Amino acid sequence: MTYEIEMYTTDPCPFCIAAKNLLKKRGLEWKEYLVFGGSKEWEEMIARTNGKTVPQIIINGEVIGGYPELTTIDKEGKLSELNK
Ligand SMILES: N[C@@H](CCC(=O)N[C@@H](CS)C(=O)NCC(=O)O)C(=O)O
Repeated sequence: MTYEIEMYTTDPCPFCIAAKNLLKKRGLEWKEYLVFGGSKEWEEMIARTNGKTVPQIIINGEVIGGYPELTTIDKEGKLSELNK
């Protein structure tokens, strides 16, 4: 893999499912961290992304945001480029 996608998620979480479906559609893989309020991973997510909702998506070390931001970079063609 020439790229790294990290995603903080909870279960259930419709926006997380939507984000994962979009990545799947683009043929991309990701590393997923399931977080629970107050857990070590939850604190890590806030420290890394400054976000308190899920999903929080990080691509190649850059904090992207959540599902709306993922769709924005998809429309810019940036997700397809990751697979090249
Ligand atoms: N626009 C958001 C929606 C995120 C969102 O509302 N996620 C829900 C779970 S699907 C959540 O974190 N709810 C808890 C909260 O808002 O504190 C995104 O970044 O994808």
